[in-house]
Parts: sequence; structure tokens; C-alpha cells
Amino acid sequence: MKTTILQKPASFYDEFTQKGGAQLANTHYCPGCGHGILHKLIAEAVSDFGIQDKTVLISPVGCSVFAYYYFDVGNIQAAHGRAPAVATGYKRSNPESIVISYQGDGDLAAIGANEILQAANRGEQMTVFFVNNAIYGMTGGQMAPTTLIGQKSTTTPRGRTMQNEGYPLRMAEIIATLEAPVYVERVMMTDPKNIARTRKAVRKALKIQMEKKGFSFVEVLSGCPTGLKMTPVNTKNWITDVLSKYFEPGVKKDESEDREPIITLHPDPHFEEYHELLDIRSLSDKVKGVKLSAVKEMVDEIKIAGFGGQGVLSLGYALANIAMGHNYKVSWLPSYGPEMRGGTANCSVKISDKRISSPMIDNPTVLVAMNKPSLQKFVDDVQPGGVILYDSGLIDEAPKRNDVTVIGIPATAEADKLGSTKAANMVMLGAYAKIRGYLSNDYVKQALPLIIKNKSFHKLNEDAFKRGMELVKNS
Ligand SMILES: Cc1ncc(C[n+]2csc(CCOP(=O)(O)OP(=O)(O)O)c2C)c(N)n1
Repeated sequence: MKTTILQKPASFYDEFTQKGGAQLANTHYCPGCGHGILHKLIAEAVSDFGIQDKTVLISPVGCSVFAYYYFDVGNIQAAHGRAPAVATGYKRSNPESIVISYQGDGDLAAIGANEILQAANRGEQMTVFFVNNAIYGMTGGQMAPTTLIGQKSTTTPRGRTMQNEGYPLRMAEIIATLEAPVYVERVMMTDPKNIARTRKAVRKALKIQMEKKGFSFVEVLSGCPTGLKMTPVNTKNWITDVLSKYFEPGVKKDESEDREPIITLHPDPHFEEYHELLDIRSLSDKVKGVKLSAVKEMVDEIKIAGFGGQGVLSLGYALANIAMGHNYKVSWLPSYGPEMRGGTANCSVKISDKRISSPMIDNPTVLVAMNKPSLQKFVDDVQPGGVILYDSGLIDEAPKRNDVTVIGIPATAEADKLGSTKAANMVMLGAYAKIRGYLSNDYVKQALPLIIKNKSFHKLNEDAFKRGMELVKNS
């Protein structure tokens, strides 16, 4: 005997738990809303295709923002309109994943219109489900780019006019004109027959991605009784009789049979090649005859902060370049205040024997503070066991931390003695090199003039670097 088991697809959570712990008996969607049906069709397909553990759903801003309450897959919630950009990043760095960009019409066709066009035009390997309910649902029924001429909304109370708001955008047709997309179809979720068509389209779009054939886009005409201010039954009839006359359902483009799988060109970055392309080898090519010691296992996270004009950014830049010349992986992330000179500036430098995934630093291992506001700002962030180098000539109060090494370096005063305040940053570089001990002095001597090219600084910087090293010795 055949048994039919009616149950939620495994790609849905057993229980829908909201932020804060409250359980949803069903979904947060209004009666007659299409999101719930489409969620179910997607979840069933994901389960049936066995791709739950590699599917990542990017939810938008809009009523479907909470898709992550329901889908037991990888979930990322993107800023308004940016789901295709997030999907692009995720997919490119995880080519074996299945990435779904799920978006409403306000999200996709208004604030995110450029985003979706560019992703489609690049032929990103993703599946887009576009819920067109002809209105901004979540925010209370404002006009969307898909609102029909004559249709009333809270922002077009007398009805949308061509003269004021232009014509409704047919996104499926627009995207179908592009070269790259493989498959574009519009469906509607009004009755069992059309829901079955939607189911087929959902599956096809996901299959195309599983077969690595490229970009697919399914526009789904869907009800929003609350935003449209109609009963669920009237909404369904309105979609059939009115909405679908302007947005005609059907396949707008289908090249799925003709396309070959696209093999991602460089799934893993080829660093050697990037060095050449970006000309970041030049330093190591030009520094000659220096024997470098072996790269040691380490992660140094250095925050350098001070006034704009003190050279904090160039100090970080020089350090990152020199460490890169020593075959470490590095990142340099400058952060400018609103003003360049006189305002505050800081930069984050990471130096590691391993690849660096993010250039951000929350808890530095070394803080170089060139003025008092910078010290105050970052002093508590330094990791226990870390080091604080501060300009003891400019900062009258030593940092109060017992769990880190604190070294006062009168960098500015010493630079003045050598001939220019501007070399204070190089005094600090010398101090850093001394405390860490992994940089070759000979290398630094040759590298500095290549990084800071102005000839009048060459001798000064060399002297300042040396002075910084001595000051640590003597401190
Ligand atoms: C940058 C930004 N602008 C505006 C908003 C406010 N906002 C939230 S949802 C939404 C519209 C969503 O409409 P739609 O994409 O059609 O989705 P629906 O709610 O109808 O499913 C807007 C404008 C926001 N969250 N972020």
C-alpha cells in the first residue's frame, strides 16, 4: 500500500524560533501572502535535491527578511538591495555552494536595481527568486517599481501615473535581454496549476546552478493582501485578471540546454600572479644581497594611531611592505578622519605567516600611539601580553595597563633632534623592529628609500630608524 507522509521539508526547521526565543506556530507572513508558499517550494526542492548542507540563502530587507527563521540552510541577511552582491561574494569564494538570492520588488527593482542587473550581466552562478507583489509590503504599502499604472498605494493615493512615476518595470524581460543569464521565467502563485508551474521553475533554476551553467532568475507574481488592502481571494483574482496582464507569465529566456558548465577560472587566488599584476614584487626585486631569516609562525596585529600629518599611515605602509619583503603575508588598512591634516588617523597592519582573512583589528597585539587622543581611544583594546609604544614626549601620562609591556619613546623630540619632526614615525618603526626582532636592519636600510622615495628623507629616515632601535635598548 502506498503511504503519503505530509510533513515539512527537512530544509525547514522543525520549530520556527524568533529572535528572543518566541516560537512561531506557523509563519510571520499574513494570510494570502505568497512568501510562505514560495519558501515551501524552495525548501522542498533543496531537500529533494540533497543540497541542504551546501545551500546558502541570502535574505533581503522586506517581509522575507526573516527567511532565516524557517530555512535550515546557511543564511545571510543582506542590506537592502544588496543580496546579489553578497551572493556573488559568497559564491565566488565557495564555488561548490548553492546560492539563492531571495528578494522582493522594492528590494530588487528599486534600491537594488543596479545590483541585480550587474550580477545578471556578469552571469554570476546564482539563483534569484524575485517576489513581485506590486507593492512595498513590509513598510506599509508604498509604491514599488512594479506598482501598476492607476494602482493606489500609500505614496500614490490617487494612483500611479506615468507622468509622475513612470511605467512599472518588467524585470524578467529586462534581465532576459542580457547575454549572460541562462534562464528567466515569470510565474504566478494564484491557484494549484500555477503553483505547480512555480514549483517547476524553482526546481529548474536550482538545477541550472547545480549543473554550474550560470545565472537564473524566477519572477513570482505573489499576493500581498495587507499592502494591497484586499482580501486574500480578491488579491488572487487581481493577480490573475490585472497584474498578470501587464507582467505576463512565461519563459522569457531559456538557454539551459545549450550551455556548457562554466568552470570557475581562479577558484583559489594565485598570489604569485597577483604580485606581478599589482607590481608588489618590486621591493623584493630591488633589495639586493640581504639574507633573510626563515619566516616564523606569528600573527602580529599592529594599530598605529595619531594626528593626520604625523605619518601614521606611511609608517603602517612601510612596515607592511617591509614585512611583505620578508615573505610574510600582510594587510594594511588605513582609516582617515574627516580631515587629512590635523585630524586623527589610524591604520591597521596585520603581519602573519598565514593568509589573512580580514584586515580589521579589534584587539591589537601592538599599539603605536603618537598622540594622547589615540592612546586614550585604543589603550583598552590592546591584547593582554601585548605592547604599547607611545610618544612619551607628546603624551604626558603613561598608559595604565599592568598586563601589557608599555614603552615610552620620545619619537617626535628625537626626530626634531635629527632634523625633522616628520621622521617621528620612523623612530617608532625602529622601536617596533627592535621589540619584535624579526626584521633585517640591512633590508630596512635598502627598503625605506624605495618606499618613501623623497630623497631629502633618505638619510633622515635611516637615522631615525636606528635611533628608534637604540631607544628601546635604552628604555
Ligand atoms: C537602506 C534601507 N532603506 C529603506 C529601508 C526600509 N524598508 C524596509 S523593507 C522595504 C521595502 C520592502 O519591499 P519589497 O522589497 O517589495 O518586499 P516585501 O516587503 O513586499 O516582501 C523598505 C523600503 C531599509 N530597511 N533599508
